Amino acid sequence: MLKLYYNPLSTNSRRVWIVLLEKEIEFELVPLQLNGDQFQPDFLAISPFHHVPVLADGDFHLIETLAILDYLEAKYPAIALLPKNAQDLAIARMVQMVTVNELSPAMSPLVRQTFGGAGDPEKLEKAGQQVATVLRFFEELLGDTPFFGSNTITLADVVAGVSVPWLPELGLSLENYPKLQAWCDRLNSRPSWQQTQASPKLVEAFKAQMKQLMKPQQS
Ligand SMILES: N[C@@H](CCC(=O)N[C@@H](CS)C(=O)NCC(=O)O)C(=O)O
Repeated sequence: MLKLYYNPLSTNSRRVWIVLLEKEIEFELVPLQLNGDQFQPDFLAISPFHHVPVLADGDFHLIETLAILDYLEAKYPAIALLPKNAQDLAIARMVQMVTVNELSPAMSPLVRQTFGGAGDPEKLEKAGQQVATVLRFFEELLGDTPFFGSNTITLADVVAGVSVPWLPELGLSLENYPKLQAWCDRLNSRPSWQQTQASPKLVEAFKAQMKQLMKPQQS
């Protein structure tokens, strides 16, 4: 059976977890605390950069979220999560890359600011502008389809859909982006999103940990 090494607060782990659920694949979850256990030699042997997620398919160990998603799509095509035509396939890949390369780096300082209470105002302003550019782009791209370039859910929705719904938590409202807001609601109502949602208790523990980590930077 497939094994997913994950952490419940890891956005990247959640992407793989959701795809496994959406594709109705049998798998086993192997939790890591990320409080040092990711540096244990056994784990470093399968994940040299000490990151989750890792997917183990027998002796085959795979790192890097987008590579894992491609593997699952190729190996388990019965429930397809990528469009077939060239243009929609390109849209799906573009949304994944914009999320990883533009949105996620802009969200990092905002997460530190919101949960840790620290941040350089100039960097935060720049990050906010970058997020707004992504949101405008996504709003237009979504157009009148329920999912990106598709009437059914794709890997693009999974990758962007575990990040965008967090923005209001970071003080960035989606009210000027009604199509994206409706898309978030659509995703959040799916069993795969609900089942993989971090519990409020875990989120609180994460905030406390962030505050602790930010202390030396604030003084
Ligand atoms: N590029 C990697 C990044 C994975 C990553 O950053 N994982 C984080 C959790 S979301 C992690 O394992 N952090 C712990 C560490 O790096 O020690 C991917 O897409 O899978």
